[in-house]
Amino acid sequence: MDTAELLLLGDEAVGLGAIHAGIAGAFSYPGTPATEIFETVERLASAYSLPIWCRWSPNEKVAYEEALGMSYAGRRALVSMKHVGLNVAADPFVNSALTGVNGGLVLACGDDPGMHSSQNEQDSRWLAEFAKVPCLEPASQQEAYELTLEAFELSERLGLPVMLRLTTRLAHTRSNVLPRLSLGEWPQAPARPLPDPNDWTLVPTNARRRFRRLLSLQPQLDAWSDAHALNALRLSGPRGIVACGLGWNVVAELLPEHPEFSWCRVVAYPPPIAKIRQLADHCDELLFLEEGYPWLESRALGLLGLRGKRVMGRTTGDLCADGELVPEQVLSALGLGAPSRSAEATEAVPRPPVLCRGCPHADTFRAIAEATAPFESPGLFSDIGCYTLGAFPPYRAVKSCVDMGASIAMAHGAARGGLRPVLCTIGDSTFAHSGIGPLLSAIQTRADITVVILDNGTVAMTGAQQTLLTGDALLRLLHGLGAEDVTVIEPLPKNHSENVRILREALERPGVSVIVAHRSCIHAKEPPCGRCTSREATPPEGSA
Ligand SMILES: Cc1ncc(C[n+]2csc(CCOP(=O)(O)OP(=O)(O)O)c2C)c(N)n1
Ligand code: SF4
Repeated sequence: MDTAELLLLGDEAVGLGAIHAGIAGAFSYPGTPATEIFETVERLASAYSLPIWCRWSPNEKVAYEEALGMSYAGRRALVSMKHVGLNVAADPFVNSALTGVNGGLVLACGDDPGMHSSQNEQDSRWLAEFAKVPCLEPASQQEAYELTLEAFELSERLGLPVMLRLTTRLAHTRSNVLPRLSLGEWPQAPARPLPDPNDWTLVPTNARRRFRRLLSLQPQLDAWSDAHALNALRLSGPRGIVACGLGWNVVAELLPEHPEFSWCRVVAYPPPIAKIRQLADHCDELLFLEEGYPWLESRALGLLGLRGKRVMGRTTGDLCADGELVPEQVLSALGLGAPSRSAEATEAVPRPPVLCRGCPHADTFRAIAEATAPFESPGLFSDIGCYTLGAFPPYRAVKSCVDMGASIAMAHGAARGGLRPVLCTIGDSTFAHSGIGPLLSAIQTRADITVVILDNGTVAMTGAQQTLLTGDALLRLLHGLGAEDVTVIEPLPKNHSENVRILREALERPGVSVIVAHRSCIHAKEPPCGRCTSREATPPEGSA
């Protein structure tokens, strides 16, 4: 069938590639810059009535495990998440390298160098190496599509999960992609026979055997990487460049004018050490261009030593150790000068993100600020979501944001450490993600904290995806957890004095008090319950 070029985001190219690989399911928890991978599968599956299971999972660990179960059943599965989501899913990810996979299992991870929307800029390639599984890193939207297809084949050939690593600029920019099939096509991959259950039951006797299998596959991975057509080497002059991901694009733009550079491009990991060694032997100097941590650079320094060579990169200070790879920096490291900016170019004045006008969180934070004002230093722990913006004026009612679900556990720990009073704020999606366990612990051990659940009925921060726990379902769960002191408030200006009173009394009461601040996000696509109204979403920029 004839196919037409499509203008796709890197994320969309991965989603389309997965559909064209014949996945039976896509699993994810939203997080920038990976959200649109799942959303693409969901949108196309719905538009073309494709029998692909797509539902948001409560968190990344569950998403990974659901995908692993589908793989066990012999079907192909895609699981996508942002880089910090992989910390949450690290347990099943690392262990699935030992069980192995049956149907192809591809983990698409979105890294966020520069922290456009994240708490840190960790580099997922380290986790792929840690788990001893292959990783593919595209440099263009077309490669994102092609490498997704390759990742599924590789996963089934090796019986291992395969990571696909994207960074923000690739995930969130568009370019032409020529797909192999047309948009509505879905070549159903036949289910594979069930695996030997002993391989999937990681009791020590099996786990030792499976770990030895994983180790025995490593030389095969090295050979695959060294032979990979996109792990390309060109030997020319004595100045060498090792580049991967978006770093390769900078090199590709330079080369027509500077054919004297030798280079090694890295797309498939484990890194092609033999090719990098050849480049190092050939050159006097080596510049490492990679987004994220200096992964190749430190590996090359450690494995090859590179004695007598000039090494330039993020460890040597020739490139910034943090943030995205900026072409100006690369040119300057190569001594090629940076292109001068037009005199008219002006920098936009940065403006801190703020809660939308009419946001329910704003009313809740106003009430919290007033209720806690009489106390000298109240503990005000919080979490990640639109409500983290409660850290800024005029509210200043958020004094911590570490990782999803941390607020309740940190509040509990601080209360045990003697801090009084202690209040924490957590969104409904973050509560479902990883707040339930900490609340159970606080209730069962009779902690002295006030937990405010900000139930706006949606995952607002990442684009108003569906939340799994809102309204009456949330209240039923709280009851089931053993929460006895639960009050629902409606955060509206007209209820301000009443809400301040409820909060203050909760702070003064010993034990775990839970306050559910229930009002729909003004941009929510769907109301959390019949009681609230709704509209389309454009959440403010922040940590997502
Ligand atoms: C481990 C991890 N996964 C995903 C994200 C992206 N993320 C940030 S906040 C958030 C959920 C926000 O929803 P909710 O708690 O309901 O608050 P709201 O934004 O609706 O106020 C998500 C998915 C993240 N930062 N960390
Ligand atoms: S998107 Fe919704 S939750 Fe987020 S700031 Fe705006 S109104 Fe508030």
